[in-house]
Amino acid sequence: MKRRPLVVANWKMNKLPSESSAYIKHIEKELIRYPDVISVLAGQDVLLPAMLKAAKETSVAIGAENMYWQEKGAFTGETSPAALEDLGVTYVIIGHSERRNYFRETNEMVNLKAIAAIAHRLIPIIAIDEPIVQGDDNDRSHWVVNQVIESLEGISAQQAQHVILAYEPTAAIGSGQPITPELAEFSLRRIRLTLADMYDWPTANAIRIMYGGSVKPNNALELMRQPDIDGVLVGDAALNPDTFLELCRLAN
Ligand code: G2H
Repeated sequence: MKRRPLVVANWKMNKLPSESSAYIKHIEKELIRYPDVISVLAGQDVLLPAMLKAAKETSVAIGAENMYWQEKGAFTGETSPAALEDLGVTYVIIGHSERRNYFRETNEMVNLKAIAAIAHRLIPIIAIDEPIVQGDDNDRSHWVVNQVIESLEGISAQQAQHVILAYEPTAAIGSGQPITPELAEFSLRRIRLTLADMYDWPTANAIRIMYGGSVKPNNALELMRQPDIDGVLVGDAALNPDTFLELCRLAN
């Protein structure tokens, strides 16, 4: 099954609203040359209105980096999925390793957020981290397998087809050292096998799985050539609009 490649920029907490508009203006024309690629920019909540305005009538989609699972109420400082939907956001990253590690997000919280995102027609990009990459062990109670199962609890096969997963080995995040394409493929295959166990093969083959962790133009092609890697989630390298365009060119 052909899955459209994805290039998702995760700006983290690095840009100002004015910079976000300039970035989108910079990439919009050239992006037309890469029609096979789904390109997404994810930014902090305070950037989203400016990003959406600049991205209107372009092919770039906009994503949030986080959200809460409750729709409304006394949850000071949180972001409602209903607000993201109302604003016109398309994607939301859920359970990034930085959220799991710095803000104590658990698989249960990630699951609640994923369910809320789906209910609000947002496409969740569920991040799966791995503190120590275990390579060729076949332990089915593996850390990664557990995260996949617990994050998707209660999500039907039909709903799961619209979910995106992003595997990010912790040591590769922001370190400049991605894991090898072979090891990344092994981990993504492990995730797809888990999805086939949970659902069925047509569903597992429909779900897009990305790799993230120190992706750059000089390593992206080999990563994206792996059969189970459907795209890349990119932090540092995607802060530069020309590098983001280069990654889209390579993915196309
Ligand atoms: C991993 C990635 C983006 P970087 O967190 O999610 O960041 O490319 O800087 O490793």
